[in-house]
Amino acid sequence: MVPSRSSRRSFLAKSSGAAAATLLAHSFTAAALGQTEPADYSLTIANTPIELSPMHIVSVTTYNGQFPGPLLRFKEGQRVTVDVRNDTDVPEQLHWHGQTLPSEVDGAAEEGTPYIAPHSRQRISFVPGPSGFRFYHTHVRAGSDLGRGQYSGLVGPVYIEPKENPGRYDREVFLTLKEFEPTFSRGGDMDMDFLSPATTVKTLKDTGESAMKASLAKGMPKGFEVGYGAFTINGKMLGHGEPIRVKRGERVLFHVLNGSAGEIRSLALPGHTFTIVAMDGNPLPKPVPVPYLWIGTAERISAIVEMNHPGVWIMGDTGDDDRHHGMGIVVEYAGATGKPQWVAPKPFKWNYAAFGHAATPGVPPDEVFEMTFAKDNAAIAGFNRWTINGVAYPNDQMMAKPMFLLKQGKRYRLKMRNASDDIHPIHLHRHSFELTRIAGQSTSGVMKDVVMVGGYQEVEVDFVANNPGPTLFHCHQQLHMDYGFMALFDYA
Ligand SMILES: [Cu+2]
Repeated sequence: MVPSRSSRRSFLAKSSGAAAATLLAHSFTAAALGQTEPADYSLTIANTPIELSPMHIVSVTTYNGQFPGPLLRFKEGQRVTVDVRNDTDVPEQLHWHGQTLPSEVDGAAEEGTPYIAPHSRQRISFVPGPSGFRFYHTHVRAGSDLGRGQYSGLVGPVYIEPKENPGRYDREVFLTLKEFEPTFSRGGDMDMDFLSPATTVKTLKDTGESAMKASLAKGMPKGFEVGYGAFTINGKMLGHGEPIRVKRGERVLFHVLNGSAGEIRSLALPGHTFTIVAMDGNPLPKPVPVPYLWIGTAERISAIVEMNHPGVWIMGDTGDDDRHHGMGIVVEYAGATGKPQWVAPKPFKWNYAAFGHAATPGVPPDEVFEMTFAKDNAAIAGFNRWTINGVAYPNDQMMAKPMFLLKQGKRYRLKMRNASDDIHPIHLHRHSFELTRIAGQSTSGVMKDVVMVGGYQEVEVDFVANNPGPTLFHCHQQLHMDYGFMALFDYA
């Protein structure tokens, strides 16, 4: 299914009688709602079956009955209207991740965006930007309901065409990575040690470890974590979708979105190199080749792969278990035959600083906000409670009291200190930030809207307060944000 995008005038000019009748019916509905023009795009939220493979047909909430939701292509600076229809029994929010939209349409109740009521339609209008690879997704709290929020199928890619397009590539392929069939467990989360530098901060480690010891000594089990039964790329388990068909010598620009509710993914294509040109949709200072990708929850990577190693390959997660349960897609060269091959790559550490300049930005911040992230083990009915500077976002309140106040035009540095052993993909709404320090290593020039903060590590980012309105800051793991890991910024 494709999003409806029609210029009414040109459509009328060439429409046949039957199409004109359909259009009349459409106009009538729109007129009844007080809107005479059809919207540029329409998205319908409903519960539908999705075939991940013939043995895994899941019932999830989707956009337009498909997963991922339709690719929406906007033009930077050109206003669009979008109709969002909610055909479910619960209120919804549609968040435009990575864009700089007003709080009223950004899609978070915490910022004051109105809900899309059950069985209703809402028309929104905005000027898309900045250009690049963005996405849209639901932004409601799921809590203990594994059918809601990011656990559902409510994720879709957005590409905002820049005014100029300097990329040298032959074609684009969009990939959305996503798990299905979520369950809770008490196993504790798997340790992931792919981040570099690996330097941890002793005081953070001591704090985190002593809190965990005290809680376990009181007889409290570890808090719930989420695991998954099915893993997909573009909604299909490995071997069940169409392969990506390529030709030798082609340069393919991959736009990879981690649409997970909380997992960090890797993606490798045996015998090939990814040349990363953009992160979270924003061009890097210079392209950087890497053997494979690490991509945190809600992060996006745009990378060019030169197809110079003919064969039939599995492009997939380097984690064997996740790949065996579906996290992969076949890449097939024209004329090549045989079973898709996987070759495990050598371990590769992910250092954000490698994508920027080796110094902090020349512009110092006007103010520094210090933040410490901490976990109260199994503190809320078996779920971990998360705090920022000792405060959990109130679970009975949408717009909480702002934790940080901004003055328009000022440059702020967020000094994030992680006193837990988990990696947190941290997201700031409505603004882009510049990476300035990663676990003690200085950098500049990399603009993002999500950054992974390693266990017991410190990360610093700078941003300019250039978009007045309530602004949400949170860990992008659904399980963490729902249990406190959010804070509100507002402009003074
Ligand atoms: Cu988190």
